[in-house]
Amino acid sequence: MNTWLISLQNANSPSSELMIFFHDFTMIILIFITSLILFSMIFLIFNKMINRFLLQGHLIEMIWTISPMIILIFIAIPSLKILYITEENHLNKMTIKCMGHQWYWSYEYSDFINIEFDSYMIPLKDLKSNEFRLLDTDNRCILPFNLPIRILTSSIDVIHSWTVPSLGIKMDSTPGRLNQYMLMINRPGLFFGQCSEICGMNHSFMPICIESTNFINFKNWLMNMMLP
Ligand SMILES: [Cu+2]
Repeated sequence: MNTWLISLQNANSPSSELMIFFHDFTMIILIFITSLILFSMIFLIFNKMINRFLLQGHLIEMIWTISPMIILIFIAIPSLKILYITEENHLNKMTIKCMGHQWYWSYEYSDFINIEFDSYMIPLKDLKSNEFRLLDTDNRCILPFNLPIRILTSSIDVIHSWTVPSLGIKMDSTPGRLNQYMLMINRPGLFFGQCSEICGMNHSFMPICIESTNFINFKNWLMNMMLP
């Protein structure tokens, strides 16, 4: 639950769930260390006595050098594991290519004939009451849920970043380079993101809008797109 909207968005994909779990795990360690240090500092400041081993003690120095190393290893291992899981691409059934432009995104469904479209933000004056201000696009990226999808991203001009927080994605779209990510959406819905690399004047106005739906709807949409 994210009651006061101060934490991460609820997870909508397995990798995002792993990332939130890892974030909580790291926060436990972080809060433990911070409170331990805070307690010892306050204890030392408001204490008239001084420990005669405080200024030079080989044992305590060994302990506070080695224990951070062990803690860092415990953080690094799950972090690397998640990093590799999110780039694992041998299971994917479909490929979507997201190209960044100044200042809109275009999507190519490379497995099907002739499906590519641009996706611009809906300007304020055309906004309907059921659309989201600065987040909705004229052509949404339609994707089926429960299907492993390979997301490729690159850019036509400058560096952009294709980001959808609730799916746990943040990929740099670098010109001349393809970045990939394995996405599996857990449920139907609308997922929003914004370009996350300062890319020029309209950087704030090139949102990403993913509409996730079941496979039959997705197939019908594909057929309609392929007709003309
Ligand atoms: Cu951008």
